[in-house]
Amino acid sequence: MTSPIRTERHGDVLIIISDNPPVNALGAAVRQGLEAAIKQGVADASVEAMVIRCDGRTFFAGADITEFGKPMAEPFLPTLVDMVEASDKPVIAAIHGTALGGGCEVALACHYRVATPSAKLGTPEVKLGLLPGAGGTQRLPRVAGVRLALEMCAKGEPIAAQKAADAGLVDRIVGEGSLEADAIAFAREVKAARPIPRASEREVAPDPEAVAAFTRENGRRFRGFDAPAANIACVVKATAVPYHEGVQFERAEFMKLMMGTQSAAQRHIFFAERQASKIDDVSADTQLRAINRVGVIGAGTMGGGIAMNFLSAGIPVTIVEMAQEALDRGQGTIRKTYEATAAKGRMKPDQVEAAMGALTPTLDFAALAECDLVIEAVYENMDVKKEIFTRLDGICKPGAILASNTSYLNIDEIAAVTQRPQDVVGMHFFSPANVMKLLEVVRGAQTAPDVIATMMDLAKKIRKVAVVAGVTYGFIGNRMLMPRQVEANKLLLEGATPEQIDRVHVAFGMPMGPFQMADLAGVDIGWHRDPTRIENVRDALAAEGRWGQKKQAGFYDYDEKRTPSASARVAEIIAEWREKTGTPQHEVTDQEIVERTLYPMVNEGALILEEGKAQRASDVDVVWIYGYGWPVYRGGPMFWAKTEGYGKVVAGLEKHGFAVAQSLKAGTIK
Ligand code: 3H9
Repeated sequence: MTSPIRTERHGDVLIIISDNPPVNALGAAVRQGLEAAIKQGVADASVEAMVIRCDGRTFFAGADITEFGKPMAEPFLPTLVDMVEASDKPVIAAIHGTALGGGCEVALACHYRVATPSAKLGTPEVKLGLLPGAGGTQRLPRVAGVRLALEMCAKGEPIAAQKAADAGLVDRIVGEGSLEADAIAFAREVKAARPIPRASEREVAPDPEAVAAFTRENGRRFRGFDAPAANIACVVKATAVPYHEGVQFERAEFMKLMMGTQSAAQRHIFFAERQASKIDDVSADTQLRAINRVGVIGAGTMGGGIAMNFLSAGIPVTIVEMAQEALDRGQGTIRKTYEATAAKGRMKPDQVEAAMGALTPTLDFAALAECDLVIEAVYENMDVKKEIFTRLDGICKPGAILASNTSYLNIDEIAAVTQRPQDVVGMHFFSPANVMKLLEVVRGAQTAPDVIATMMDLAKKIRKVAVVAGVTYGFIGNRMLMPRQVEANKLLLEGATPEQIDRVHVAFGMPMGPFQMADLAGVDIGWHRDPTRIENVRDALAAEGRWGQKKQAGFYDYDEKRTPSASARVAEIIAEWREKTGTPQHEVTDQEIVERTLYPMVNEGALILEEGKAQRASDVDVVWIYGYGWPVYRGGPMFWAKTEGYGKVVAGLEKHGFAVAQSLKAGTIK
C-alpha cells in the first residue's frame, strides 16, 4: 500500500506532505509516514528545515476517530508529536483549512506555524467527550495563554487564523494561494535561529481568576458533561507542573474519558449525524433538482422562521399570505429577528439588507409559479392542507417540489390530491425554525428518489441536520413524545407532581421536563376549546385559562420574569382528578418515572424502526438530540438503551405492563 505521506525537496528544505482524503485524519498510515519522514529529515545533513503541509481541503483534522476503541498501531500520536518537537532542525506547520484536534497538536509540536487567512485552528475533542490527548492541553496554554486555551479546549470552537496569530499561536499569515512557497521562504528565514522554540519548554503562569471566571460563565453550558472539567483541569495543570508531568496527567484524564460512556455517546452522535444524510436506497450520485427560489405559504411564526433559513443561505424566497396585515407582520418579524442578530454582532448590517432584499412578500398565490420548491406552513388541518395542495398543483411548474411543513399529518393523503405525488414531500421544521437544527424529511409512498436526495442536500445548505422519516403519525420525534406524555399524565394521578417529573427529566439532562415543555408550548395547544368539556387535568387547566407561560399560569405559576413556582391551584386540580378517577395512590420514585416515561420512548423508537419509518437507530438518536435537546452525552434514546442494557429496559417495561417491541426484546435494534 502506498503511504499517504510523501516528501519533496526544495533545496535545503524538506516538504512533508500528507494526502489522506477527505480530511487528512491522523490514522496509522499517516502517523507511520510522518515518523519516517521526520527521521529522514533529521538524518539528512543537507536538510536544514522541514515543512509539514497537507493536500486536499484541509490540514490534519485530528486523530482518526474510527480507530478509537480499537487496538492502535504505533507510533501513537503523543509519541509522534514529541518526536517532531525534539527535532534539532526547525519544523514548520503550513496550515490551510482546519487544523483540528490532533492536527492542532501536530502544529503545536512544530516549532513554527504559518497559516492561510481562511485557516482555522481548534481543539474540538471536548465535543467528542474527550480532551486533546497528544500534549495539546499542555502546549496550548504555554503558547496562547490560559484564557484562550480554556476557551479552545473546554468549548471546542475553532478560532480564525488572525485570532490565532494575535495570540501567538500562528507565527505568520501567508498567502491564500501560495502556502507552500511562503512556508519555504519562512523556513529559510528561521532555519539558523537557535535555540529552536519548543512549546513544551515554555512556562505559563497560573491564572486562577481566569479559570474561576471561565468556569462560572460556562456552568450552564457544561452541565452534565464530564469532558469540560477534565479539559479545564489539564489546562490548570499546565500552569502548575513541568511539561513531562502535565502530559502524564493529560494522558490519564484522556484515557478515563475515552473509556467512559459519555465519549462513546458523543462519538456515536458525530458519525450518526453524518450517516443521517445518507439514504439507503438512493444512490449518492442521484441527479439533484435545482432549487433557485423557494416559496413559503404562511408568514406566521413557522413560515417566517422557515423563510429565514433560505434567506440566510442566499436563496431567494417568495412568501405568500392571505391578508396584507399578516404579510406585513411576518415581514416585520423577520427583519426584527435579523436586526437583533446584527445587534449581537453575529451578522453585518449589509447581510441583513441582503437577506431582506431576497424576500418577496406577496398576496398573489400565482407568484409561486416561479418557485422550484414550495413549502406550505399553515396550521395543522388536513382539509386546509389538501385545498392548498390542490391549488399548488394547478400553479407550480413541472418538476417543482411541493412540501408540507407538518408535525403529524399524512403526507400520502396530501399528495393524493395532486397529479404529481412523486413531487410531494414533508418537511417537518422544529420551532423556532430559524434556530433549531433538526429537519425531518418525510418520505411519502410515492416521493421520487431525486426529491428526497434534493431535500437532504438542501438541508445541508441551510445548515440543518436532516433525517428521513416515513409516513406515521408524529413521524419519528413527536410519535415518541406521545407515550412519554401519556405516562407523565398517568403518573400525576398516581401520586407524582409536575415538579418531580420535570426534575427527573432535567436531572437526566433534558433541557426541560414534559410539564415545563407544555407550559412553554402552550397548554391550550390541541385543546378542543370547550371550557365545559373537562375530561382530564389538562382540560381543567385550559378551561381556567392556565395556558402556560404566556398567561403566567399553567402547570406552574409564573412571576413577571417567568420564573416558575409550584402551583397550589394545580395541586388542587390534580387532587380533584385523583378522586374523580378513583386512581389508587402510591409513592412514585424517581426510578419509576425513568422507567415509565423514558423507557416507553425507547420502545416506541424500536417500533418505528421495525415498521421501517426510520432508516436506522442512529437516525432516531439524531432526531432526539437535535430536535428535543436529549443530552448528547447520553447519545440519544436508542444508544442510551444500549448503555442501560436492553435487558434492563425490557424488564422495566414489562414490570409496568407495556407491550415490548420484538427487536428490543431480542436485542436486534439496528
Ligand atoms: C483527536 O484528535 C484526539 C487527539 O487529541 C488525541 C489522540 C491521542 N476521523 O464532517 P464532514 C470523516 S479527536 C475520522 O462531512 P466537513 C467524516 O466522518 C479528533 N473520520 O466534512 C466524513 O465521513 P463520510 C478531533 C473523520 O467538510 C468525512 O470525513 N477532531 C474525521 O463538513 C467528511 O467529514 C475532530 O473532532 C476524523 N477526525 O467538515 C474534527 N473527521 O464522508 C472532526 C471527519 O464517510 N471533524 N471525518 O461521512 C470535523 O469537525 C469535520 O469533519 C471537518 C470537515 C470540519 C474537519
